[in-house]
Amino acid sequence: MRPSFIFSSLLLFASPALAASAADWSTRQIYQLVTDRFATSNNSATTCDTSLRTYCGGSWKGIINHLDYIQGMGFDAVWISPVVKNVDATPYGDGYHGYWSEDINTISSRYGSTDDLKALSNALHERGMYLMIDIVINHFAGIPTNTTTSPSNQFTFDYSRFNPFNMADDFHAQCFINDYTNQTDVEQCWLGDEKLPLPDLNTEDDAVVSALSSWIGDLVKAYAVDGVRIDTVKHIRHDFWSAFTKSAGVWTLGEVLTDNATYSAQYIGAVDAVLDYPSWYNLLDAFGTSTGNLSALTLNPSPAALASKSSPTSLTGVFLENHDQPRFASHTSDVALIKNAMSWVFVGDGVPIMYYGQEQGYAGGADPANREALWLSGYETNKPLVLYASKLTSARKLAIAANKTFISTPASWINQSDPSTIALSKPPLLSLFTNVGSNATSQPTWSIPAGLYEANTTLVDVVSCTRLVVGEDGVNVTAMEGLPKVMIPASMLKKDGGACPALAIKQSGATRRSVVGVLSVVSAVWSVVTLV
Ligand code: ABC
Ligand code: CA
Repeated sequence: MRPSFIFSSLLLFASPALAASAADWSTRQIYQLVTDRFATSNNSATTCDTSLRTYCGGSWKGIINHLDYIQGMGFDAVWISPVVKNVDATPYGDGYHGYWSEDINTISSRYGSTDDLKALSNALHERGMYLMIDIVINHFAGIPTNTTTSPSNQFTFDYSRFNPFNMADDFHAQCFINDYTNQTDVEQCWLGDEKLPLPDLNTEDDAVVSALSSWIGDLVKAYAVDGVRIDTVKHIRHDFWSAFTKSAGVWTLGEVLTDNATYSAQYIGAVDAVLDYPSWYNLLDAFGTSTGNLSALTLNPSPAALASKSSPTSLTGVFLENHDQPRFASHTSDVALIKNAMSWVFVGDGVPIMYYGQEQGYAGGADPANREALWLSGYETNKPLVLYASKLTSARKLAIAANKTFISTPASWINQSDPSTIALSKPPLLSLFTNVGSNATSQPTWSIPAGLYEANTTLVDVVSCTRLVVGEDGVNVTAMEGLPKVMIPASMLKKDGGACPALAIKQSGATRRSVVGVLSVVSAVWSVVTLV
């Protein structure tokens, strides 16, 4: 193993990170992008055939040039795909996605220079936005130098191509993961397959562990990174992570790919937060079709709910799409179902994440089709889902601004009798969902009990920008065209921007405080009787 010094020898300095702890991230909303597919440096709209699994030309400069687009939708953090040098020309194509590390001490020249990456970090910080970098430390990727593994049963590699782990001993002995229920296999056997094996780092070895720890500390400092998305967390022993996270020194969001919330929850604390895959499976069950199962969402606690009842919001990253799964619009083209599912990400616990391209209505299926070039959309900002994403980010910001305990108060389900409806309260937001779809012959009704809001409170649904007034007995709300509703007191809207500014109502500070007070108390009661 060679020592690493690459990050310290750089010219341009990235401005300091914005001290991004879990608390800082809890109020953020993240835009996830694949650097190679988001924007080219000179804005050229080159063709990009995803099935070729090769570079399409996106770069860090390209991202800098389109930060208005991201910020304009209300996002204040950007998660970029891995930045280090990858292996190319494999049987599965090139490492354009970044997950096939070959040399973790060299920044991939495919996306620009080290100075370009620093410039991206600076540009984000100047706007008050955060930079999240995706990292892969479970494995490397290389093309084997032997074609058959007999007689040793091991692939061999030109280890000198790997940096800094350039010896066979730096990796676990080869075995592909066969049994995902056997945790030792999951941790010590290899991902990938015979066509492209992913040599699994020997993270039981002290020298490897300490090299990884210094590497992450250096990377975060060199590029003033504010947060790290960590790949394949369940593939490294649990007790590896806390020291690694400490060396990173910023918020860590781990990928634990599972539908099992209990399993996922174990990793909260080892890394700061996990991607909420279990809820993603439920979200797909709930809104993937108009006959979906909404109780998948209400009955199954999320990993955050299992890990802690007190401060759930920064314990998970919540998402509807990512680079590994078919896009939601490949399951259904029904805009009502799409808007319901999109909304869920922004109105509950967890840090919301939106995967680039969803806003442009992209509908790519399984990897690699879900990694389309965004420049082919022209970055149009008047598209329905661009506008919709803006409404959702705005509603969340208004709620955070209006209620100091928005983040720390766990969302709670409000029982509904119609199985095609669910209602989620996270004061001051109240979100009403349905999966009847846009072609339903009749529209469902949600009932909002008395006590959730004070009588006479005017609520605004930011989806439709319409008002309604809460009565002494609560209120019944009927859906329109199968769309969801995201409600907030009109007094919390702003006249000078954000969602539905024309419907903002001026209210005195005292009344405002009392609304929030009632909301918090009611929510606490609800969380006792309903499942969070
Ligand atoms: C390439 C091609 C694909 C081709 C594949 C064989 O090779 O592009 O078309 O099918 C990177 C690239 C991919 C590439 C892979 C493999 O490397 O991005 O394009 O695929 O070379 C992370 C990243 C991901 C990345 C890698 C590898 C890891 O987000 O982008 O992929 O660096 C496992 C890992 C997970 C990993 C994922 C790809 O593989 O755990 O970290 N993601 C079960 C297992 C999961 C497993 C999953 C998929 O299968 O439990 O651990 O994920 O193999 C539910 C169960 C789940 C179950 C699912 C399928 O069903 O609850 O447990 O997941 O019901
Ligand atoms: Ca491993």
